[in-house]
Amino acid sequence: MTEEKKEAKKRATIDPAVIEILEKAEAEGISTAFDRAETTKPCPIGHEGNCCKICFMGPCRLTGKTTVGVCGATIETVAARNLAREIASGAAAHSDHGRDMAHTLIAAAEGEAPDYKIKDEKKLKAVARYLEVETDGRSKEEIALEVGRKALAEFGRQEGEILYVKRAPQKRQEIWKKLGITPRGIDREIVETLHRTHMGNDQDAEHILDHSLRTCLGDGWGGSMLSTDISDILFGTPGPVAARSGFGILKEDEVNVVVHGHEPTLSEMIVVAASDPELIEYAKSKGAKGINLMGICCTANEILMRQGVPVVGDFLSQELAIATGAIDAMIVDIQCIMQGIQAIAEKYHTKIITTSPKAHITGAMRIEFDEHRALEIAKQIIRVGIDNFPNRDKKKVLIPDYIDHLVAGFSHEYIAYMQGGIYRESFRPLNDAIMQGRIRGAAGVVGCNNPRVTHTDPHLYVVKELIKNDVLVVTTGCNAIACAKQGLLTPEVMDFAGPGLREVCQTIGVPPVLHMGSCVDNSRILTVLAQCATEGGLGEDISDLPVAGFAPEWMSEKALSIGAYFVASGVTTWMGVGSPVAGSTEVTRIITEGWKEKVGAAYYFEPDHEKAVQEALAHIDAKRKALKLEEYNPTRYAKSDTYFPGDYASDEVFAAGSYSRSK
Ligand code: NFS
Repeated sequence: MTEEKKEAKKRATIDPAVIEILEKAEAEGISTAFDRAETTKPCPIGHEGNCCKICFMGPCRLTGKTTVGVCGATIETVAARNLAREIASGAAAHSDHGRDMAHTLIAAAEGEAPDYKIKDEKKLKAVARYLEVETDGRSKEEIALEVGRKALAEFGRQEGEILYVKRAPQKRQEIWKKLGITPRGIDREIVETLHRTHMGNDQDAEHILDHSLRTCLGDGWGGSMLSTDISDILFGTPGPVAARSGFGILKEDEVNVVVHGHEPTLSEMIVVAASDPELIEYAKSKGAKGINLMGICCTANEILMRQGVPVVGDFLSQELAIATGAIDAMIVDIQCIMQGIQAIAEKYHTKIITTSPKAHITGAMRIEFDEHRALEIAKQIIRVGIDNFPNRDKKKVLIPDYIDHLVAGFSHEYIAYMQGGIYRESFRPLNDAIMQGRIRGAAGVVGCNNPRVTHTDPHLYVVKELIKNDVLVVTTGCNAIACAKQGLLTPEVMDFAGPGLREVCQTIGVPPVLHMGSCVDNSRILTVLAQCATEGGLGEDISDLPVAGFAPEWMSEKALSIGAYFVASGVTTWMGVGSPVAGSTEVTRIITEGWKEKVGAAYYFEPDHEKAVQEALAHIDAKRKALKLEEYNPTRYAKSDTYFPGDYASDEVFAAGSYSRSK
């Protein structure tokens, strides 16, 4: 490889394991998303939101002297319509996932999906209260059946308000009501976005985007929240769990099976099947020492949070995992699955198995999942991986020697519990620490990878800079995986935290970066924010809190919906990479200054992540000032040379960027 190409690989990522595989892929003539991002530059017109392809008089590319489309649509209308459709698509993806969870809960409650149980009865009863389901004198199956049906009805609800909006602070609910953006039904708002943005309908940018606020709220406080809740009922509410991540978890002498996608329904069954003694024996009969199960993307986060199953990588690692030559089967369900994995799998022995009726891939193997025969199908899938093990070509295998250790599993229930125990669980200690200035504020750092920026670099920069400045970080999705792979989800990372944050985290016994789950679990962050806002001392609404949202490497429409519902809930949010509405100064104004006036928070797209962090810190300080809190002083609680008990991780280890790596 030429020096120039080596340099290009270094610009592509800061993860040395990823560089190793990119070099292998290059040597073997395999193209990955990293390469395709180099050769396929984004269309500059569409990139900024100025391409309209809503009807067949176009596509109209509004650039240069062309300032309106054939129908007369202006740049503002076009950019607003594009953003509205993207948010609606993201909301649809999360919500359809939530709907499937409701179907599974109903099937489990009716005894038609015998492999699923009501695992968390306490959570079932809590959800029943929100959904106005009677619990007294009823069996858990009876309660679960009605919870499932009521949850399903929320998607198709046509009038009134979705029931979960009651979980937001009173003041927030009033803002939504006054603006007329309280969601009436989860699906209804998504459908209405598509209708409004059809040719010849809503042609006022601000009015279109008002409806986007309504649509995304149906995701955050509806589809995603229901999805998280029902997953907890069926598979258990997460609590802290130690696990591993990185390419080094692949094993040369075991059957390597990867689950990739989003839904926990199948992956939870795959976890059971992979530890089935009969199948382990079967694997041994084929010359393997065992079955090694791991995950990619949010399905990884689901089974990591509840079962401690290791994570091989994030969104941009899916093709690279196959390029190790060591994956015998990759099972995919829905969302964030690149079509490119099939072409790469064909160069090796890897079997890609699609399982969802909603997501086929041409050329891949299909084993359709059916929740009524869940375990049987999961076992069938594992057998495919085992049967494929002897086909692995050892000469083509390269497993980068990197493993990181992590702690995940911070559900909002656990965060409340860890601050006071079973009988006194609360958010009081966290609120007090923020009020005193020990903790400056909090931030949710979430979202995807995007090969348009240096992989993992913005994620890590933002998280490390925030905790250094005494900002507590909660993380989900591919940001959580980036943090995991670089050792940021371990207690050792305390050396990175500012002294006030460090002291609070060490006395509670948690790391300063809390892994809260998959992307639908961003709804857990909403619950935490609502609880902080109503606990007392930090105002009365989420928009009063000294908090911020980030998605430093976003790429998906789901990320746009999440960012928008953070904002609609009162959290000013910084998205990295670039702006999908950069072509319209008016739309940019609407979602920043305009939304700040309406919902008390702005939606920023800031490709310079260093600037974004500085802006967010200034925003947090301004919120502290508005609350008349103690001015943040980084040296008030400890000096930089203060000795902390248990101060063992050396600066050199961290500076080397190899925080907890070991084989
Ligand atoms: Ni979220 Fe999960 Fe990752 Fe982005 Fe995709 S996996 S749902 S969309 S890429 S964080």
